[in-house]
Amino acid sequence: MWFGQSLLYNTFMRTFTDIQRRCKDAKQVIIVPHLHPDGDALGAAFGLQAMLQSTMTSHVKVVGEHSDTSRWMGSFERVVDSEWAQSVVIVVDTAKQELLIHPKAIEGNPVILIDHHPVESVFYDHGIINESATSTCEILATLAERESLSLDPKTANLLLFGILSDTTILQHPYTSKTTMKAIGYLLDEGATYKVLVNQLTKREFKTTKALFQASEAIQVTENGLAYWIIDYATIKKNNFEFSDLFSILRSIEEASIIVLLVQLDDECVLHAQSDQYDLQKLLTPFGGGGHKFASKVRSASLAPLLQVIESLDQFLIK
Ligand SMILES: [Mn+2]
Repeated sequence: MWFGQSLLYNTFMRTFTDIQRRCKDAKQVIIVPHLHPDGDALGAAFGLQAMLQSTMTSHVKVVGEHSDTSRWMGSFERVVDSEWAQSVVIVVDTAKQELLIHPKAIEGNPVILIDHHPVESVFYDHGIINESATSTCEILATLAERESLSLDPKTANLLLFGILSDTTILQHPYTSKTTMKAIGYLLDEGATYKVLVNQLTKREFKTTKALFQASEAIQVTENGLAYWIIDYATIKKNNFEFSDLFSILRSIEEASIIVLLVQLDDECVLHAQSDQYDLQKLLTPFGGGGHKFASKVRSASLAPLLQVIESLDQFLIK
């Protein structure tokens, strides 16, 4: 990226052909997800790798790290420091520079961002950003569908997996007709909906039991705020997925705002979701950000986030 000129040179791309055109003459393309990549980040990274590789000859690498359950999605490759500046870098699923899985990603020539999060720091030269999409995989599937790209079943599954995991199987408030259309296209291209749903929902019985035990900690106020304060150590120890925790919170009929507050070693993160209230607006005074209906606040300690919970509850009284 050309520092100091970034805003001037920043342009929005619109189509998959635009991306292809940018990659066509590149020596190499490197796809970069965010730190601790989730199903959407990896689905988008490996899905895009396959989409590009089927249409061009330059090598497309994905960098990152696997979790216990993500190995089926693809293989990562090493990138030495000198490669970054000589490659087209495509960042997927994060608009935050500090969350890039590799700091040198911003040296890409150019850097392209494909994302569904609100724009933060402009570390990229070109962006395909759609804040009303449920997921980066939905954006990619929609781009592919518009150009009637033919995908192999594995690629269709990677993209569908990203959509299903970011929406907790279509429960997310941003799930729309566009999401459904993208899914229809992916099914036409050979994606296997039921297999992926099973993969995302089936748990070892001991995990299910632990999940229900842990959910005893959920509090629901009389104003309709459901909140769950949980240690990251508990999540790790029991192999809980974030989507499992959100599923339980979303199933509470009395709740019009749900909050998951995760305590890590060095920080606490409060995730709030609602189908009706503008959480981005409600959380901005606390340094929060994200989407209108799905927003988060980070803090070094618990106390300020307990205040956020208190204030959300107060808001619901009105
Ligand atoms: Mn995502």
